[in-house]
Amino acid sequence: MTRVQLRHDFWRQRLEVNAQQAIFHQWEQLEASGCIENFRIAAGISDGFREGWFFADSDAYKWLEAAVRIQAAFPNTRLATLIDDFIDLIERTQATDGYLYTYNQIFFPDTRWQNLQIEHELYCLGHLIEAGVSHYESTGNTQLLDICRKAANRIVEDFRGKDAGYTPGHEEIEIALLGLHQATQGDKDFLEMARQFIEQRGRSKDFAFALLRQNIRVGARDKFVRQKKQAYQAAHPDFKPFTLPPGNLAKKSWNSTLRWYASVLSGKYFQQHAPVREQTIPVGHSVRFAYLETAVAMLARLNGDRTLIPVLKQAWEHMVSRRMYITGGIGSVPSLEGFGRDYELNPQYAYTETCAALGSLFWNWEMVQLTGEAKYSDLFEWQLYNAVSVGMGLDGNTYLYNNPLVSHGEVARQPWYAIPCCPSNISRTYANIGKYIFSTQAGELYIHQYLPCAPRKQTIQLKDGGTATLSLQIESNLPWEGRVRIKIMDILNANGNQASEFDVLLRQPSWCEEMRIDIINSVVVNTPLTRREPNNTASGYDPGSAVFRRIHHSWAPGDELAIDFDLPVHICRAHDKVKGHHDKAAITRGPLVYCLEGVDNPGVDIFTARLDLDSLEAVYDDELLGGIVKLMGKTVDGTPLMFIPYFLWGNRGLSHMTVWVCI
Ligand code: FUB
Ligand code: ZN
Repeated sequence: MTRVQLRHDFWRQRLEVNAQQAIFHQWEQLEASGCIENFRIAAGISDGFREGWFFADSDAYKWLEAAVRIQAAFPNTRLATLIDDFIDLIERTQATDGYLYTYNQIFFPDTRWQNLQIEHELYCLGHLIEAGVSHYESTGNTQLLDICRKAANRIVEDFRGKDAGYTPGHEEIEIALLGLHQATQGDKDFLEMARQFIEQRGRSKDFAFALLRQNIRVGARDKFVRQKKQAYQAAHPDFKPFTLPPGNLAKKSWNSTLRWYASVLSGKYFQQHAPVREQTIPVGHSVRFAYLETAVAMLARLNGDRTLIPVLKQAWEHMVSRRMYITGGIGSVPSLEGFGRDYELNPQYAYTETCAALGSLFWNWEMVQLTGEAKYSDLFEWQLYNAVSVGMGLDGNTYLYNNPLVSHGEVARQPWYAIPCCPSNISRTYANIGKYIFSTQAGELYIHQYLPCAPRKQTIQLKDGGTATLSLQIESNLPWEGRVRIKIMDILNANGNQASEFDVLLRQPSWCEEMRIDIINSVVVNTPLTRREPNNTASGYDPGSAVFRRIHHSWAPGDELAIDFDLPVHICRAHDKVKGHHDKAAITRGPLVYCLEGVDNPGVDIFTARLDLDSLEAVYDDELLGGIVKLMGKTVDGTPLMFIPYFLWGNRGLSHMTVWVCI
């Protein structure tokens, strides 16, 4: 690659856009679409008409979680006011007994927990609780946490000991209750409630009938709300419902409706087809699946039930080897927003919702805590750079919901969606990205992600049984260049000494063959590299060849680890069983998947052009898309081709795009 001084810090750029643009844009959309007004109506301080889906509250809570995390890193007085006012509003909206769900509070005040498979009450409260935990963690203030405790206590009182018919249709509350259990220093009620929801899943005897009954009720309620809206509009001729930009078309196969019925009625869509301990194959709605797996892994970590781990591992292996796209995206059947059959990975039908990839990040993080295996952190990184980052436009004001790997112009970034679940989900994850960089175990410091981080304090247990507080800082030029520096800024152990013995475990990514490690002013010991050859996965990407390199050392303040990764261009081939891919390749460099976009290749049919595999060269382009490394190549007959990172496609208007290119 042409070596240049990088002008931009990849992550600083994104986190600033998140903090300065995205969070305010999202708030404006939540206000304009009525989502925040719904709380005012439910609190009795506005007499407007409730708008949006029954689960719209969850979008406001996810925004709040993003906002409180952003506020901790990028303090802003306008954001502080929005946060505080919204928390006050939530407090006023909550019923005195802890219940909170604007849809029922406004339209059906006498009904609760009636249609759990469909209506998402527990899902919404889950996002409220996650926001409350984040607010408490980042400010120490308990106002929102207290609201959440009240809501969680309501759930415990209403659900503890109830049968399997009372499990939520969209997993999320389980993650939230386990997080609340942690934040409240181990309140067992919350852990036990989450465990009950998890263990009862898939055990309901009359699931299909119960679902049909709920479906009829939901239909009647929907009709009632529509009639109320008509009456409201007639009485308020100046009422203007929020109009959305047209949504993106997800290309569907001819039998998608049939497949939807089969999945829903069998319970697979909701992961209700079998007890969790038997669910070794990823099925159904992929966000729900990923949230369930995250919760199961959290449960295993928090209550020490290691019997849950083998089933999690099997499901993960199955997903990675047969049901995941090269971008790390999951969900190949748009009508299900979920998984298809093994090797069913049509790039144009690819749904790969941004939220599903985010759910997989959360799951991977839990898996590496449980197992110490580098492949989970590797997939985290891969999904973060590709399947997740594609979800937010460069300006922070436009988003993708479904993320196909081929587009003929039917998909474009939109400022908002009728179901805006992805924008605030990506924002809250970016805002908390520091959580996923490193972790400690007895005598071990794991570096999972090479993301830049300012000095942060962490307690570590040492080899000799004592503890030390350490503070480290990471500088990273990834994903454009392979230069990373990890500095130990400070260490102090319990004896008042600075030098402390522990192992640092550095992930050697699956995409990197050569990883040079030096300790400045010292020697590196114990870094044998034993890694397996990549497996022939469906997508061509195999995180399983990533390993942790162990470095034993007595660390002192000022020690610096200098790491240099090679970043070769890789030509990835899909498994033979994936239809339509036998003469195609996907191009990657480091953790980035590349694509051809029409706008960069005028006059070329990007869907049929045949790439000369030896022609690719990485070139830093300071002007393009905020400063990127592009790949320049040629077709076999000499026509120039230009590849950009997949996550950046669609930032220059409507265009054609393909990840898989002819070879
Ligand atoms: O149902 C809530 C969220 O909306 C899901 O996670 C997304 O897939 C979208 O359907
Ligand atoms: Zn989403």
